[in-house]
Amino acid sequence: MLTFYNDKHHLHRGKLEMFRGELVPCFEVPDRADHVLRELNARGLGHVETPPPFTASAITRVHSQRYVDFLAGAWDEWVALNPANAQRDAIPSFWPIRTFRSDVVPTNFQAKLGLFSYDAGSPLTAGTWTAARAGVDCTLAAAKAVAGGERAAFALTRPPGHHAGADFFGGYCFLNNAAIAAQWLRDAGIERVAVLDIDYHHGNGTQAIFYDRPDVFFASVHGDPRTEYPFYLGHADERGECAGVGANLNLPLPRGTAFAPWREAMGQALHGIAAFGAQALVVSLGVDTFAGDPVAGFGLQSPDYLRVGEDLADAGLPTVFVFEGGYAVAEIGVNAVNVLEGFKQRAG
Ligand code: SP5
Ligand code: ZN
Repeated sequence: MLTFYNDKHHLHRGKLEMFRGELVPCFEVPDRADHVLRELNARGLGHVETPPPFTASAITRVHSQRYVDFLAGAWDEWVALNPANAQRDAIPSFWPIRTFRSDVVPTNFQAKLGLFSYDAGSPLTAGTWTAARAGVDCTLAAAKAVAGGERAAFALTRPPGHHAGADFFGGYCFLNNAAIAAQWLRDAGIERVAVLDIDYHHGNGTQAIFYDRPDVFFASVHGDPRTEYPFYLGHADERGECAGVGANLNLPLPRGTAFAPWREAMGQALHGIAAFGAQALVVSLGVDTFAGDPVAGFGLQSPDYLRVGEDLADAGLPTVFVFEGGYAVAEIGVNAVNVLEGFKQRAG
């Protein structure tokens, strides 16, 4: 599998995230991508390349300019407030929820941090911007390869992306790689693009970015937001709005769901994607659906991921895989690479 990887992801190394009233060590660690890379190489399945930097314009096709400008300069602003801040990550603690204004960008740094985020679990670090940018480069290289005729390509990136919206970060995500890939494929002339999100958590950022769009179909299989993060989006009645009505498909499942019903739901999502008439597929590939994941609650076992890859190959579409969540670090390589191997064996 043609894989794009950049070791600059190591520069994003959060220390602590807020969880139930205490700061706990970050789950989203550099080791995650390292394990996947090692497994790809061990199985001889990867043809791994580090892509050249692309122009930033693909990012602002999806994210607002004010958000991108903020992210690019945030660490310097944080350290300028107090040199001691260089030793700690920036974590928001104020948010402009209902009745507050988000059109006026405050000058206060903590206030800006809250304007452009939605949780306290996504520390912004010295290398966040550089790592996220390098991840976009990998994603665009994968999209470009697929647009150029490759059956599939894998963007092995972190930080992940699917929780990031046009104007905000959260859920360990800063730049929405899957959305940037989908938009890039559209801009390359592919008229109907689908994003299938199989991370445990609903891809609220990707959904929001394309919610009123008839040309990008978003389908997601995820933990029911009534009980599962990100809680406030991902219900089955969210079908899209305006011209995008019918181009959004959420398949929430209860915590504890095992592989058989999960696979059934992914089949429904693929059916929706086929009915939409997609010409290319972007897969938000999270493997936090694994039974042993510390932040999630489905029951997939490692061999199940081979079947996932086979089912995805059977959809018969040019496919860009974008890496998302998965926090059972010891098994993350086997699980992610099983998807790619199942896909490759079935696609031929
Ligand atoms: C990309 C992605 O998978 N983001 C997920 C963000 C989830 N953040 C909330 C995690 C809650 C941590 N739960 C800890 C449970 C300890 N037993
Ligand atoms: Zn997740």
